[in-house]
Amino acid sequence: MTKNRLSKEQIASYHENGYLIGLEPVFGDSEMLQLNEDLQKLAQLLEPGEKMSAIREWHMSSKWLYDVCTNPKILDYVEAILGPNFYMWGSQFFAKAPGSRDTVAWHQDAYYWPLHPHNSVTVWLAFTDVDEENGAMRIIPKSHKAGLIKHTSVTGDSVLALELEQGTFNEADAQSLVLKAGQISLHDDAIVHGSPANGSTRWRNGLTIRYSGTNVRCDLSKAPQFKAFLVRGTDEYNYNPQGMIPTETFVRLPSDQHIASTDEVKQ
Ligand SMILES: O=C(O)CCC(=O)C(=O)O
Repeated sequence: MTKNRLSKEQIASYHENGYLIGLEPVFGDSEMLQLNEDLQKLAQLLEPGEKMSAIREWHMSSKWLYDVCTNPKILDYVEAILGPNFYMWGSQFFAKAPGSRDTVAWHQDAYYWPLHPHNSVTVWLAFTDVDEENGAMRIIPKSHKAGLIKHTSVTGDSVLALELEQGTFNEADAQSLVLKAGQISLHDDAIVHGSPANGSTRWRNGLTIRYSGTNVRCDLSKAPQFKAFLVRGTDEYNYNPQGMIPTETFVRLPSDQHIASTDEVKQ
């Protein structure tokens, strides 16, 4: 049952700044211990050489992950932003081992996605505590208001393929999204964000989950595997193919079935 979990001020702050943190945890400490144990069962299904970021759209094959992505508390937060009718379509882990040099280059999600209009929210669910030392996500407040900025091919150790050109935004404005395990942040699909390497001796791990209003249509010529899972309300538009809720608990998705846009090159 829908519960209004965001105050008017929090909703206004999300729209003004393009992101929100400081929310009541979705999962408590003991639930996070269990979730991290369960995640290992999925991670065991990775092929040698695959990183955690290859656990992508496995909500289409793993009921365990589907249930995390459709947790009612998370959906309540998303509903406060997107309104009553929306679907879930994407999920991916972004993990960095202690000392990992992996970064996520500065980017805007909507630049990658063949989705129109722009009416999508990402939930970033912390599986570990995340802070400035272990490579928490950084965002540029209000940058979603400037529209989409040109991206170019990435040069460094980023797990993504594209990055914003230097000088297109002011990195000095960046805010770190510090979270305890079990907390979430929310961000707009046009916010400029990225994350640095993990300079600590601790793991850093989070699950991104993508939600869009039912008025958002995917260009299937660019993302043929796209599937929408209606998670709240009704779909008055029927623009997108519907996903089938998985029945098996821990099953991997074949890597050619995740929802890569053909604009993406690097996984
Ligand atoms: O976890 C990260 O560092 C990046 C995640 C990200 O780019 C996203 O959630 O869109």
